[in-house]
Amino acid sequence: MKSGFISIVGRPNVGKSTLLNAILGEKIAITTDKPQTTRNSIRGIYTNLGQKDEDLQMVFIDTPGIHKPRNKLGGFMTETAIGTFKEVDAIIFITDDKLSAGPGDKYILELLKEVSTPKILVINKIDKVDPNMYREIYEEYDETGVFSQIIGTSATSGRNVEDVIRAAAGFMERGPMYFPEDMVTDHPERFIVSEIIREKLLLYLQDEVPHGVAIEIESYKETPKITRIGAVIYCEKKSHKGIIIGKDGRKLKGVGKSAREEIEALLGTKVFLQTWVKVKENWRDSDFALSNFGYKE
Ligand SMILES: Nc1nc2c(ncn2[C@@H]2O[C@H](COP(=O)(O)OP(=O)(O)OP(=O)(O)O)[C@@H](O)[C@H]2O)c(=O)[nH]1
Ligand SMILES: [Mg+2]
Repeated sequence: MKSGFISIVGRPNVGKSTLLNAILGEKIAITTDKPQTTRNSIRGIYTNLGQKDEDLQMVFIDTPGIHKPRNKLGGFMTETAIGTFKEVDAIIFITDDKLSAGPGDKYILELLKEVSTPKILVINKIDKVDPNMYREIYEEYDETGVFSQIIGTSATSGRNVEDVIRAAAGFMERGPMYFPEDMVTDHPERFIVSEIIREKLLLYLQDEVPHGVAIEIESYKETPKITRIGAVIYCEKKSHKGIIIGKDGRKLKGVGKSAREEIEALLGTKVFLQTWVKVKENWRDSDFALSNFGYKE
């Protein structure tokens, strides 16, 4: 069989996690309209056995958006993404704008030039980009000579996602089956649960508040009828705690309900989700807190 690892990299908010989910046909990674949603590398396993082509297993690694860090968490996120460059068999670099539009993509491109790993460019959000603009984006990147293929996609609609899968498969070499056939991710359910809670907080909150949030799953008890989950929501300021809880606790209730519904669908059981909000000042610059929350090697 053929197998290997492919990392998905790019600026924040370009659609990396949406593309991962589209490739897998299942939601593994959380996605929001806010930049810096993803904080860890998220592995999604694509397995295709017994077809007319050779058996195939590809492990796609969704990574945090590469940006100029303003705190230790941001540093961890950017290092996590860049750290995958040399460890994979191919890199998918996603963008949604021209190379000349700003420093973000240029910076990543320079880093990509330093590694010999094959690179595929995905120009995402083609549902929003007009054809002239698309051509300009295409030409600017084509001229760099860095990419072996350029594909335009709409990760939200699934358009051309098959082409990305095929392009990545072209770089796979003879290798072992790393994971069982039916496994879509190797992250524990607890992790996915904490991510779902964080996604709802990102969706319900504005400005800096959701970026300073971290989730700790304190208890996780499965019984035949119900899974009981206790989660602590950490935020950076006392004032943020009030915002998260909301008037008469309404905001937190809304977050809890929508997280619970999605967790129930994921686990296929009834869920009792309890949440607490605690303040941990400036945790995003504390090595101890970062390692506690899983944001450290
Ligand atoms: N119109 C349109 N929107 C898209 C497309 N792909 C992703 N989006 C939207 O773009 C936003 C960001 O998507 P994500 O997948 O979270 O982006 P990301 O690159 O993983 O972002 P970070 O994790 O913050 O680095 C979300 O609101 C998505 O719905 C697309 O093809 N078309
Ligand atoms: Mg993401």
